[in-house]
Amino acid sequence: MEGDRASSAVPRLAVVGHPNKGKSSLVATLAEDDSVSIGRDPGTTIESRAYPLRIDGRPLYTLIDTPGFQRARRVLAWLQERARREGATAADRPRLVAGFVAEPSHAARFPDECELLRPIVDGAGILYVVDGGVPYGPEYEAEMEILRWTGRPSMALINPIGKDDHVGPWQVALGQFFRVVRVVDAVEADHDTRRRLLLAFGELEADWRDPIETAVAALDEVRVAHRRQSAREIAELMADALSLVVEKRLGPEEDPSDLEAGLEQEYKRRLVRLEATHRKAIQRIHGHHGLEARGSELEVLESDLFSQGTWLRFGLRRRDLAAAGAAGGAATGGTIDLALGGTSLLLGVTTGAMLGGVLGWLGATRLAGIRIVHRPLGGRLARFGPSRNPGFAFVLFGRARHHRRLVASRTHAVRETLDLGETADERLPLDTAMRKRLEKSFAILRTPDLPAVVRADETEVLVRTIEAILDADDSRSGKKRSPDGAGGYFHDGDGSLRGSRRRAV
Ligand SMILES: Nc1nc2c(ncn2[C@@H]2O[C@H](COP(=O)(O)OP(=O)(O)OP(=O)(O)O)[C@@H](O)[C@H]2O)c(=O)[nH]1
Ligand SMILES: [Mg+2]
Repeated sequence: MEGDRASSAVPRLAVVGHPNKGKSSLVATLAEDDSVSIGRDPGTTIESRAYPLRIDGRPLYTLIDTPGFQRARRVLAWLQERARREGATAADRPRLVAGFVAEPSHAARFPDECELLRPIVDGAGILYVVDGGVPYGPEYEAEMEILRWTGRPSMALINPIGKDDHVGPWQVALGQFFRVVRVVDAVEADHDTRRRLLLAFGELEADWRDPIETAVAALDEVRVAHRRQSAREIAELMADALSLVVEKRLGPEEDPSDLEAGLEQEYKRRLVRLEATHRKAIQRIHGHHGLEARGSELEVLESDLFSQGTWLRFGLRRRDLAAAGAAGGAATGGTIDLALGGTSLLLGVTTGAMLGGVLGWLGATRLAGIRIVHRPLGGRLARFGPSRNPGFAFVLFGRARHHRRLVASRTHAVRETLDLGETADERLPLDTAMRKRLEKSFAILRTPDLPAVVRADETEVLVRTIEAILDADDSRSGKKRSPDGAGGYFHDGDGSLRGSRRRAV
């Protein structure tokens, strides 16, 4: 059947190695699956498990997570003894390994080796993972030899976990056992690095090239689609936040100023909720389903949007604040040329005195005020919002942009909480044309009682502006990681992509 043929062509790769070398991390990164168990201590993975990467329900390739080798020397001794007794040649070795896995007593004696070798015996390719941060040693040779005996296409990945650099000796040793040797950070690998790694897999076996090239093309498309969906999410957040109002009916004798504090509080609560919902959506788009449930990032995300500290940490750099303050201070009559939002636009001069003023300006300036609305059928409403503070829109946008960038570039092997503050100093530039386009859309979207059709049209305009900004963000972060275009985390054994294929011994 056509379908069966197609699925049997899906490349399967078993990720194997010593315990605690980042095997599961690599599986999580390449299968883009945050459900893979990763642990600080050795022995986290005790069973082999397949993680297919699916796009639109179609599996493109499958990574198989496996437990680490525990008794490799004994297993090799068993194989060598069996080979000696049978007078076996190299051509018999794959059959001997299959015989080892099938031997009934071995499930209890060598549970880890049986688990990890079974998928290979069943036809998976081999990704052998080592830690390039610790020295090479002969204890790895038995496991590499066993893998060689399987006769399956193989590749070694040096994952630098430890602090020291022992990559050189590892390359020499691994090159004698594996056809291809690469250095890849299992946790940090960016899109381009993963892409090149996949293409290298495709070269391991003739049947894999086409499906892998299809997979890489599909992953590229998904990346663009995710960016588009994220741009829409951010645009909708902006439209919702900029049009946000909270209202309360005023009694005939009631003084509106008595209601103001309560309305403002409710307004802020609603904004915080809007942002939290938006962030969950962005995380979902990128398949980081477990992110919010783990650890304390929710507290970070829900921290007060309006505190000066938060603005500094998440949205704005000091220099931007100073620049904005200068602009804000100078502005009269509503011509505030703001350039804010995790974005640096005005190249202002920062001085301590200026900064103080700026913080005051940003922190103390009202987000919105209360207005009394007379209803056509009588009665009065106290209305808080929409915010006309131009800085607010850019702060909110900058926070969303910063969060999206971190989520989009995060691999599925990262288990730490999402720390938006850690990289708050990072510069996310915004050119003047883009800033003006944003300002225009923001101004329209904050117009009170905006007709729905105008709002929908302007949101579409905003989606396109934001998509262009996110596109630039992604190409900038790609360049930063690999300034030489070769990929900072991706080295070939001998320094060139084409020359990296090594002959199996
Ligand atoms: N800094 C850093 N840490 C890593 C990297 N790869 C793995 N780790 C960490 O190393 C530990 C082990 O990672 P795992 O992916 O669970 O390793 P494993 O080989 O699957 O381990 P077992 O299943 O126990 O055999 C975890 O704490 C990871 O976060 C890496 O590239 N860089
Ligand atoms: Mg594991």
